[in-house]
Amino acid sequence: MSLFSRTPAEASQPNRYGLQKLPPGQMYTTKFPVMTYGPTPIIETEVWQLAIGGLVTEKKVWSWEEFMGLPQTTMVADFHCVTHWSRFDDEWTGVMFRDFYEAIRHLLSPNVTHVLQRAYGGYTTNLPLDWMLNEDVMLAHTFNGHPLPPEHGGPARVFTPKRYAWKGAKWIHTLDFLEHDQPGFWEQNGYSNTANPWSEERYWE
Ligand SMILES: Nc1nc2c(c(=O)[nH]1)N[C@H]1C(S)=C(S)[C@@H](COP(=O)(O)O)O[C@H]1N2
Ligand SMILES: [Mo]
Repeated sequence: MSLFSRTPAEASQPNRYGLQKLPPGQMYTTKFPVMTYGPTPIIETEVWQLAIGGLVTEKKVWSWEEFMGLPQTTMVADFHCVTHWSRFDDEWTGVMFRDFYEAIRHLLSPNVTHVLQRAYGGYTTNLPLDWMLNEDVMLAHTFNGHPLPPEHGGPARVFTPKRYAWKGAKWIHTLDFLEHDQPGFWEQNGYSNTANPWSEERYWE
């Protein structure tokens, strides 16, 4: 059986962000492949922690309960992998990065320009702070009404519907706030620093 499915008519329509639902060079699938470099870390919510680091006045840490106490959002969004598959219309629940930022902005140096995501297991990926603050970026813990499975990044992952999916770290552990850009794992290995699917920013030029 092929990974790809019959392309639905809506593929050429705008998505919720006003961008073509199926970006150029992508194929539609109803499957959800697991794309992980290395093994899947298994982290129980009892020991899971989310931390902030870098240019912060306090290295604050959230327990699972504290994280679940932050403002929660449910959104429907599409998922685009640089290996040419896209999923449509999954329901994701979590904390919008924007809302997380409201809780921490008083702790950040005014010089912060970039965010480095660090995952359990060592994966990293980077984005400018103003992109992290975009309407789409979520620290997600629930997928289609169920806890995010470990292989897809549970207990919690970053999800960036307006960027190729490698810009969201599964098993998110620390957000480092930096005054410079610091390329993450795939960015150091030839993938684009910007990762915009609508202009097919796949590889580092
Ligand atoms: N921690 C971690 N996060 C990661 C990755 C990884 O290998 N480790 N792979 C990235 C890539 S390349 C993609 S396409 C998506 C895949 O998410 P999925 O396995 O849920 O499909 O996760 C991204 N986040
Ligand atoms: Mo990927």
